[in-house]
Amino acid sequence: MTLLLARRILELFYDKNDDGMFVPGDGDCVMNENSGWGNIRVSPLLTVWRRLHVEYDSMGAVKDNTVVAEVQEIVVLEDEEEIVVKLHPGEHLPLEEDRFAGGYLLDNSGARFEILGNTDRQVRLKKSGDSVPQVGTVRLRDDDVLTDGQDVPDLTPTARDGLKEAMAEACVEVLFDIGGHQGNVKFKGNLDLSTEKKSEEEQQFLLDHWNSKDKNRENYWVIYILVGFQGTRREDCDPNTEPCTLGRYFAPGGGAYVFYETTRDLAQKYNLCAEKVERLSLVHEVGHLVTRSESDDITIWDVKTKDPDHPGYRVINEDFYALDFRYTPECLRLIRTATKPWGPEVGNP
Ligand SMILES: [Ca+2]
Ligand SMILES: [Ca+2]
Ligand SMILES: [Ca+2]
Ligand SMILES: [Zn+2]
Repeated sequence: MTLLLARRILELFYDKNDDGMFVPGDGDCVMNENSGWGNIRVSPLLTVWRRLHVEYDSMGAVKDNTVVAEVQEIVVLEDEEEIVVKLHPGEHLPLEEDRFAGGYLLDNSGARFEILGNTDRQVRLKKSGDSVPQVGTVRLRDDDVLTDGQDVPDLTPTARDGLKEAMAEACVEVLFDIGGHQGNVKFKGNLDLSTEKKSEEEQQFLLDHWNSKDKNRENYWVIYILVGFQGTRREDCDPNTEPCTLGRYFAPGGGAYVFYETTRDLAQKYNLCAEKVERLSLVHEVGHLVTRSESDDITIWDVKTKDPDHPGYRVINEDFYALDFRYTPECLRLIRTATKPWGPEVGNP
């Protein structure tokens, strides 16, 4: 007698003629509490062994994502397709090299010029006809999707449903039902993890907004997700040649970011569906939080489609996604034996 386990773990069949297929009417039958082969019945399968309660917030309106500077001199290079705008040293310093590549410069009259690259003291613009920016105050913008004043959106249903699906494989039910929801957490353009003290402040920032953190127990899992803007300056995909960190978990204090702007930036760069990139980021970071694992054996990578020029990039094409927002076998094993997610230690109730 062969029992086929099909459609993941949801249904069990009796395969009468051992042909490896379920054909109703062929003598094969569904095995559950009510039906089965002869008098044999199957007790209900375990489909949920833990519930994971997710508190999630998002940052409010974007601030200071435009840099204002004063022009010192404009040089039009006749033989090249470039205009060089030299800047007065000022409050805009320091500027990350080439952060504004792919973005644009706005002059006082509102004219817009595409930026090819930048250093601290000058910006290289693409020449377009005879137009040259006016000398005076200029505004520099990188290629970010969100501009000053726009609200950082919440987790998309695609991402939330993706987490439910990924966790279901480990018999964990995900509920976005705890701690209230805040859509206007104070905006921060980049995380600062440059020193131990700064990193502790970033951890504390998450804890300050995580209302349900004291509820996390071995029999009642609670995690915190904040939709933020970008990781550190060196991993925010500006310029696009830089690493694009899509999310970041904090250990052992708990909580994780999903970076709205970086997921959009990466999606644009590779012409991908942004919501699917966000789904990948959410599933991945939650995998770390729940398993307390710092290894990167968390979500499935399709090595074949990995971009050899950009080691570490995880998302390349549609095929990749089909696999990637699911947990690896090792991560599923760790979820099934997990005690409780990372978070502050709390006493028993
Ligand atoms: Ca918001
Ligand atoms: Ca950067
Ligand atoms: Ca970018
Ligand atoms: Zn990771």
